[in-house]
Amino acid sequence: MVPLDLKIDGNRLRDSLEEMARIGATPGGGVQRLTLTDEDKQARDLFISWLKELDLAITVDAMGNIFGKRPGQNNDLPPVMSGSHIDSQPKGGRFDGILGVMGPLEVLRTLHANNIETKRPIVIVNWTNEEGSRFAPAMVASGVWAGALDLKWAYNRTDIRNKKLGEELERIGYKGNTACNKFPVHCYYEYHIEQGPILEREGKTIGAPKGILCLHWYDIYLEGEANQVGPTPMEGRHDALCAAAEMILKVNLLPEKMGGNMVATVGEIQNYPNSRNIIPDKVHFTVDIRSWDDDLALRAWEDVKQDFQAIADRRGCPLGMEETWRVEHSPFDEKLVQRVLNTAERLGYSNLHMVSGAGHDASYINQVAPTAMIFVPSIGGRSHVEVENTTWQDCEAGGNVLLHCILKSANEV
Ligand code: HGY
Ligand code: MN
Ligand code: MN
Repeated sequence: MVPLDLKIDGNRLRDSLEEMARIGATPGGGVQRLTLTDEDKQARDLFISWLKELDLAITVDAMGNIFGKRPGQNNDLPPVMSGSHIDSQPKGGRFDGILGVMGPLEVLRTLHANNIETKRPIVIVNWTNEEGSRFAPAMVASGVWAGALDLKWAYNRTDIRNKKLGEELERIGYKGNTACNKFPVHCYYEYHIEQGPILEREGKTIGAPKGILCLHWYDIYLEGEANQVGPTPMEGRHDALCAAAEMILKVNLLPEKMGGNMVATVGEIQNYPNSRNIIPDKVHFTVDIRSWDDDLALRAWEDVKQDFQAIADRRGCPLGMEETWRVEHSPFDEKLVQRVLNTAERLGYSNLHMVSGAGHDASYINQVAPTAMIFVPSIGGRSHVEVENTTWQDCEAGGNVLLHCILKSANEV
């Protein structure tokens, strides 16, 4: 039985996070480490160098997922796995994803330093392209690993410059030879900042989400008629941007209209030719709908699609709609979630049972193995922004809960 007073080294965790934050650092104090860019490669290389220091068996699979395996006393037993993602949003924060990779790294460093053996092996993982910002969709690599998404489809995903995911993976040298296929996992813990206001508002240190909302992503394409803004009368214009503007407001009103627990957002838009004195004739924008109720989210899409078509017809702007990606809501393993809450309690940390509005690789791993997450507060509830912040004290607290959850699971047969 491992003594509860075994703790991670909070300063060492902080040092690793600060070193990673220097890779892709932005002037506003955040990071830009878009997936499969040189910054992502640099951070991956650093991560692998740290795995080597612990003599872990390192595997890179065909989607660039990086696994580090620490042997147990019985390596025939399925491992306990923990990880998250190194990639970030365009102007992202210093904690989203990376805390969930540095956290298990710190756990392994602590076990290494104390010569602690576990019955089961332990695997740490960095999942490629969790964010889905450069290449949609999000969580694409854990989705391929879990067998929910197709490798070739993933390889052909393109970014705004028409670069392909598979080619970029090759370019940075992380297109591994190992097949990207699920393997038996005893259980999976993902450590992550909450990215919302609940823990701070409730004054709690540790969050244990019961699961993650469904995420549904759509891409909308509008055609209009470009013309000189001066001589062209308002009457009879086919202004693609005005059509998009009406549609975007329909998305914003959708949760209220559907009367359910839902969020709906248009986060990305491209407008062409995007010149102040030309009537726009091409617009692309994205729709993100999330809810604990998958059917409600689907009904919301069916509803707003009608509105889109009516607006497009009235404005004479032909409409294209792509149902890009859906991942179901994922209820986590209740026993494992309870283990997170009990461990926090035993370690003296206040804790809260909640839900995750943010998507995580845990959504897909949950389809393969018992899964739970450990949250720590986001200051001001902010995330996906340069001011994203969490206290070092809370980072350490979450790391200690992760340590003892992993130890408990790695010693059960
Ligand atoms: O979209 C999300 O919630 C995550 O950041 N991929
Ligand atoms: Mn994340
Ligand atoms: Mn994110």
